[in-house]
Amino acid sequence: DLFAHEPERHPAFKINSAKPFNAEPPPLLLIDKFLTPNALFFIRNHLPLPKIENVDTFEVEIRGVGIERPISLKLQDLQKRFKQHTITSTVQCAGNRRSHMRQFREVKGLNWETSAISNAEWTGVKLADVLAYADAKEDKVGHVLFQGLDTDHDGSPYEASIPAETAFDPRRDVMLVYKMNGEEIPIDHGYPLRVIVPGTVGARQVKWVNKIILSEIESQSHWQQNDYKAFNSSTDWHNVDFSKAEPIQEYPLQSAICEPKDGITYKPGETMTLKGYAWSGGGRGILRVDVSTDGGKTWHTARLNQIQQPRNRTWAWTLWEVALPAPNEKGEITLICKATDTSHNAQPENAEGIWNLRGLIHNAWHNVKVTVE
Ligand code: MTE
Ligand code: MO
Repeated sequence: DLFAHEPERHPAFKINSAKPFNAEPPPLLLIDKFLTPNALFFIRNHLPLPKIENVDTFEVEIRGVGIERPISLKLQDLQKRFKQHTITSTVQCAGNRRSHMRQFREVKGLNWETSAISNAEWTGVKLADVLAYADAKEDKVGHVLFQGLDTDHDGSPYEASIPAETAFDPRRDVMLVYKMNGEEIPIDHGYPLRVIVPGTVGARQVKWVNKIILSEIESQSHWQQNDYKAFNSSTDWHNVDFSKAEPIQEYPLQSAICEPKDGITYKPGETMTLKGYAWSGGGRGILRVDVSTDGGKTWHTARLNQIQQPRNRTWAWTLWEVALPAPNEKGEITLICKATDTSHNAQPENAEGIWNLRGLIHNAWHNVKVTVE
């Protein structure tokens, strides 16, 4: 059994797949703290966990085009030779909120609700510093590939890539991290070393990374080529051509209501407290979160809880909260949230124009139905 050595996980998780393990925390616990506790951070594993025998001998190898002499660095080397940085960065799976896209029309993939997203403080070194140390020549490189220690039945490892421009730019804050919220990274999140690519979909933020390969072309892995791509809404399995689409890198604008849950009952006029998160990829911050209690006819602006991060380097999510009276008329009402980011991007009203066969990057207005009685 390849899954015989899996750790214990938080009992509150909603498990979307047991082997490999994929789980999300309950919405209320997700937004309880600005930094998601390690034990509650959503888990997205494509493969069985790798066995980490001995961290003292663990090394990450850096090689490829633009590097004359490949280098291998132990954890202690990373910690000794490079400046240490700590950043707060949100990780969101491209499949987050797939369950809502599925309600619109069937899609393939794990049934994530609103919690395939979490926020942590990551400590490690900048990839740009490591590439400079390896004397890598950026002009020769198209893409930087990351390989994990987890492998498929045929022995091929999890792999993904990002454009060289992102990897080499110190302002993009791509990091090789060895700490999560000040603690050792849990095995589920990439112990002993993981890549953080702020503002980018989770799939590129390779866990258990032990090879960094500079290449003219993108990773040829399944996850880079035949998954994590979006198509127009008239493309289905009979006419899809994965080679014709770009892999998803930066995340679009997202927001969701985490409280209340669907089906809650309020008395007429009772205060309803709505809470949730908002986040945009590419370092765009959140300007505003608007909430409606009448299905989108009128809007109220929520109070934002965010941290100060540099312009265009806003990697952490925003939590939001607003208290509004329940209407006096009895019946079912629809609560909606939508966010605006610093580029004034807006979320689409529904899934109609963004539906895609894998149910990826679903970011339509999130709604919750509650009853007044
Ligand atoms: N890295 C490896 N090695 N193996 C994986 O299965 N899953 C990716 C990414 N990195 C994955 C990986 C995906 S799709 C996501 S969304 C994030 O890890 C999830 O990170 P988390 O499990 O720490 O939340
Ligand atoms: Mo993902």
